[in-house]
Amino acid sequence: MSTVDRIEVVDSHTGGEPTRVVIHGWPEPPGATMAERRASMQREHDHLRRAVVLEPRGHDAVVGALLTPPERSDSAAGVVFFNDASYLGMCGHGLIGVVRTLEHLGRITSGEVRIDTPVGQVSATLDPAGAVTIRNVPSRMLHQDVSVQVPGIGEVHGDVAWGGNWFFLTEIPGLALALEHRAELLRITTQLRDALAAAGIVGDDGAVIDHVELFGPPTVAGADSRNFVLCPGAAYDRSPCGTGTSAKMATLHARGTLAPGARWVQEGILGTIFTGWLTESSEGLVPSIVGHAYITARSTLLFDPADPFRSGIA
Ligand code: PYC
Repeated sequence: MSTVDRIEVVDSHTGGEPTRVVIHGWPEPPGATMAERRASMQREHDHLRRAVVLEPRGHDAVVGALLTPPERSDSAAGVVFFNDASYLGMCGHGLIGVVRTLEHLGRITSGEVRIDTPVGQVSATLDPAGAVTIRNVPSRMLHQDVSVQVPGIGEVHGDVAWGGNWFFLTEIPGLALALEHRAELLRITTQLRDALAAAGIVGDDGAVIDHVELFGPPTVAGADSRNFVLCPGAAYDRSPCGTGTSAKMATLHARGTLAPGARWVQEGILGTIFTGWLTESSEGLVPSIVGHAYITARSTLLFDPADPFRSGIA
């Protein structure tokens, strides 16, 4: 286990969901591709993931982001996102936070920046007023209207879609998507995730469906829908979830209800919104999402070798 004694981070939130960007102190992960670098982080430095995002320095909703050199010659940087449980393919709210962080550090000004992730190249455009538009990896629906038996709930129907992470998307009639019911919503979505795994319902190449997204009517003027998103691990997304909104738009497109270019306004559990649309390209159906992030802290995390919780409280 490497003996890192300090890591510098910049914290932000995007629509309420925190992102902690590591800017110094984490050994550069070896590998030619971002997927190889992510695998090396998982193998060699998983204790740093836990140390950075978990209590006592973080909490289970924090999404970490390690900046690396780019994989592609036309990208400015690479990024690997991680959370309380594991590593993410892409992270929409996180990318918006990364872009505002790079701006805060004086590393970018307004304009477009391309960034490599373990699941492909993405890009982000910072506008002078602070809004960030991300262009995600191509998204698609894998299975429409899958049925799963959930103990204590019964049969639930939903779609499986890729938006940079794997999602199960559904509506449960009569279930109010309200913040005060978050404990119940977490319980139900966790049961759903377990039921999907038990039923062998997976993404491509047997990938675990680790995000569950519930939808209901919007409460904010101009929004099309409200969601509640269970992230891998124990946390729910405070934002409307960038990869979840991408997956949602892919399912709407597959059903013929969202045309390329048409706006989809997704409200999250805190009432914050992401505005998205799809573009057809040679690579597939590419989602764009607009959101806002705010810098909340710049700090140095300290790891005392004598601290029993220097690698986080697992
Ligand atoms: O915004 O894509 C997202 C995301 C994934 C997990 C948490 N946020």
